[in-house]
Amino acid sequence: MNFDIDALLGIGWPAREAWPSGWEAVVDAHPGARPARVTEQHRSGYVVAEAIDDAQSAESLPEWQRPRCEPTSRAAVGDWVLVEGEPGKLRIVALLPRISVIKRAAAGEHYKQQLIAANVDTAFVVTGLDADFNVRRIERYLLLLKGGGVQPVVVLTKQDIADDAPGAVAALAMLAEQDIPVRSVNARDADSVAALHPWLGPGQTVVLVGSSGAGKSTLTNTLLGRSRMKTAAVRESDARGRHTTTHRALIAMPQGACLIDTPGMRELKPTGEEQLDEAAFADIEALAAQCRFRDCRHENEPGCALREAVRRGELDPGRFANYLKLRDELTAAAQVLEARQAKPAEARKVQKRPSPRRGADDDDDEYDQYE
Ligand SMILES: Nc1nc2c(ncn2[C@@H]2O[C@H](COP(=O)(O)OP(=O)(O)OP(=O)(O)O)[C@@H](O)[C@H]2O)c(=O)[nH]1
Ligand SMILES: [Mg+2]
Ligand SMILES: [Zn+2]
Repeated sequence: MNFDIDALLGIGWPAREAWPSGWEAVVDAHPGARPARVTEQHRSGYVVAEAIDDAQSAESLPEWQRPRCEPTSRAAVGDWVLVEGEPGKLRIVALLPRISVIKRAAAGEHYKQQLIAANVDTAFVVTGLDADFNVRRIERYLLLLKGGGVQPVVVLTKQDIADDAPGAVAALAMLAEQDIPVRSVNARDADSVAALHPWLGPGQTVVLVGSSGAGKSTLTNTLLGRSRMKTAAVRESDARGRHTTTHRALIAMPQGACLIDTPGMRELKPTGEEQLDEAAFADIEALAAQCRFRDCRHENEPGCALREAVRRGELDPGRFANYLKLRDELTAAAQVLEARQAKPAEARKVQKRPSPRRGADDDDDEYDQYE
């Protein structure tokens, strides 16, 4: 295939050895096509880039528009696709295999997976050092991210207005011990956010996740050096944001990386494919090996090392309770997933989505509308 590798490197084209096997076969099957990266996803189609600062709308593959198409088999922001056609008239003809993917179970009653971003190296879990700060929510994010093969970094914003930034960092000591970096910054200040430059080198792709109002777009703008994303003040009473960002966007950064800003997420449900032992609970998993029963559920069994550690004050009861809660959610989701995989796709009932309340360009898969 004939394509401009230098232009693609500017938007994060991976090294040859990083690609999953089979990608060359997809490329060879489309000799007239060229690679592009999905930078925005909308109801009506995609925006893709073939180089830095490029933005072209592209028609999606017809099969992705069918209601029965699994959301995970359609392209998401960060994906590499093959396109054909003249600029302005691009058509996506194939999706290249993913190197990594971040997903969650979508909000709502029915089980449905939702992609947050694809081909990401690092995820910044953005949390404000105001009423947004919540260790349990951070642990939940880490469970989802670790499952996707992505390096998490906890980014605490609003350091400049925080009452107790050192206390918050101390509350996350367990994470730092598990090699999950924690940084606190003033997202409005360029010198302060330079603490994040180590993850923003050329070839890297970083996604920002976190609740609405946490400062994801503020951070994007400061790192970029100009006001590209809209930002808005949070509600004074409880520091909650107003869902200012409504779709995901991939932006090439002056530091060399590509950054994906996302809309704030309210609900984060595991898909059932995550592994607790890979998540941010290595300390608890290690301790659980000392329970008297190998299959200890850490509920009422005698000789439970975890409950004993809580009793002795060596394990934070909130952290322990969150571990059990996430474990149970994970088990339940894994069962639903298994049952679905056992059934042929045609037999599955197509779930009707609530009708969108936002503009026609927005994909209601994109963000929470259940607030
Ligand atoms: N003082 C201070 N304000 C901040 C900081 N980070 C964000 N803010 C403010 O917090 C508010 C919300 O920031 P946004 O960047 O819009 O938040 P967001 O995470 O993008 O929110 P959504 O797009 O709704 O998901 C804005 O008023 C920002 O100026 C910070 O580090 N310090
Ligand atoms: Mg935003
Ligand atoms: Zn136990």
